[in-house]
Amino acid sequence: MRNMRMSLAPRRAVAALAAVLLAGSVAACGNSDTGGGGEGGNDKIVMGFSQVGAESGWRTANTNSIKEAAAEAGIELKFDDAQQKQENQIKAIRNYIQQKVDVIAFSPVVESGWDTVLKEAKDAGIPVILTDRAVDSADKSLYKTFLGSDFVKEGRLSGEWLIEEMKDATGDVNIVELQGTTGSAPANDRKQGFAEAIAADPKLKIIASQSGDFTRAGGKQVMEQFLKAHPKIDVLFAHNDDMGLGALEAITAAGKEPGKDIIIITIDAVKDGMQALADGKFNFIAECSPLLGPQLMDLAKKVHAGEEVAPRIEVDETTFTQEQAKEALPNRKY
Ligand code: GYE
Repeated sequence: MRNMRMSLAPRRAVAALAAVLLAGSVAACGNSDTGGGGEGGNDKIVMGFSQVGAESGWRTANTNSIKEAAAEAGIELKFDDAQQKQENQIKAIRNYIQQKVDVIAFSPVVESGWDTVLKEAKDAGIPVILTDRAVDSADKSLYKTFLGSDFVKEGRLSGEWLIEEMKDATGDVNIVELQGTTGSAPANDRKQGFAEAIAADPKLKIIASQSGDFTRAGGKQVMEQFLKAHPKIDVLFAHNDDMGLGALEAITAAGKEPGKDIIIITIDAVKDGMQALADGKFNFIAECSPLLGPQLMDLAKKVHAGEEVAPRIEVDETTFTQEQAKEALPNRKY
């Protein structure tokens, strides 16, 4: 890593020389440019992207969006699936640094522990864009921008809907919470937003809260435990659709009717979640859009060109009731 700094200047010189040679060879070939950046064109921006994993429907839609948008934007994408492990992401980022990609983008599985590798990218002169999930680094110069959602707001909107839904209820309303991956930005923020909102009504009580790691299997397993330990559960707040979908199986197996005996609130609004909402098994979903690809590619072009970009770019999102889900489902893209 120490060598990297020293090698920077010579590398620039080599790059400049290569550019001159390339310009010469393109001129010599005459009409070699068949348009759109062309196969193997050295002018193509190369992006190294480290994805969290394939834990949910949201993630699959996000990966597809990124791959499609890269192809459309003429950006060469190097893609790595970290299988929900931070060490794999750090390894992938170090590989991208070694390969001297033009831009590194990644969705950090957890918030903390990134400073060292981000500093390595910075020292190598490679701009980093955070997508979807944030990091808690105090040094904001370690990355160019963050593109994603306001997770606190998603949690708050979920809590505010519940307050309204329960306004005439008498007695305690017992809530169980299925958290996302421990230490991840969406788990931390959604928990916080929801807790802040429901604090306005003291009869709303979170009686159990545990991670289901954003997966269906995790949601099912933890919900089974909740149902065994707590005879009276009125509400489930799941940090994503997939955990809610897994929990449905546990709830039905316990002889309860999801959406009626237990009110279910989730986040994401992927197709399967929207279907459960339209079918009356879920009661409310706060949307979180995975379609970040096109904006990410625009940002990559800008930071590569040395343009200033906003430090935080948020996606517009909405919420869905059962009726709204029925209307929206036919046109849902993911
Ligand atoms: O809500 C969940 C996924 O980081 C916003 O990760 C993303 C979350 C999404 O596994 O389904």
